[in-house]
Amino acid sequence: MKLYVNERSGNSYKPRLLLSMLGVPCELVAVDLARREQKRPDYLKLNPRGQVPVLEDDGTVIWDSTAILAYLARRHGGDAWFPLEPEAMAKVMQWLAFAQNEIHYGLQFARAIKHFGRPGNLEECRAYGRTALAVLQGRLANHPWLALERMTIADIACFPYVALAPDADIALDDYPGVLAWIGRLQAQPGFIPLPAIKKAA
Ligand SMILES: N[C@@H](CCC(=O)N[C@@H](CS)C(=O)NCC(=O)O)C(=O)O
Repeated sequence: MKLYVNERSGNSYKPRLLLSMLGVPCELVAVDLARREQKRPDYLKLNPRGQVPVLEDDGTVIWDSTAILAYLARRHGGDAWFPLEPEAMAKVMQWLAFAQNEIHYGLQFARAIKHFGRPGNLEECRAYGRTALAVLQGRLANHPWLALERMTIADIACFPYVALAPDADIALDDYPGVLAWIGRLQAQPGFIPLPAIKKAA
């Protein structure tokens, strides 16, 4: 199994983190985004979007971090990380959708504008990102995890760009439930850090 990743990419980190927590080995293939390797014809055959991450598993190719999380969770984790029972599945799905909307367009874009020269309105992205943090705080104020009462791929999908928010000058101090969740996730067996994410105090 091969995972095409960039070491600074939060979306690449999501499947790496799940694989580590599942204890499943995987070859990592580095994609240099600064040199635009993700836009080369050979890579576009793997992912027509020209982005990391991509998973290759015995001839099966899957792009998009959310799709890769779903695939890995079902293939290697059974019902633990992504259950099929309708209500539980929908609860996980709603946070996966949230990760690809408010978190992606708010928190991820704010970091990309600040650090990677992405065009866009930094203040608008920060404000949108803060709406995401308020929603997360609402859930995490009295629940340990996002979708269910245990960790699922919903938590993995939301974690990187929330934990990276300070990197885009979005302070997390007003969201104590979110800070506690970050610390809880970092304490799980198999956790691996993303260098830019600070360890919770
Ligand atoms: N929705 C996609 C987003 C992937 C994405 O934004 N990847 C970024 C790195 S974090 C990328 O490859 N950027 C380079 C580019 O778009 O050219 C996913 O979750 O996989």
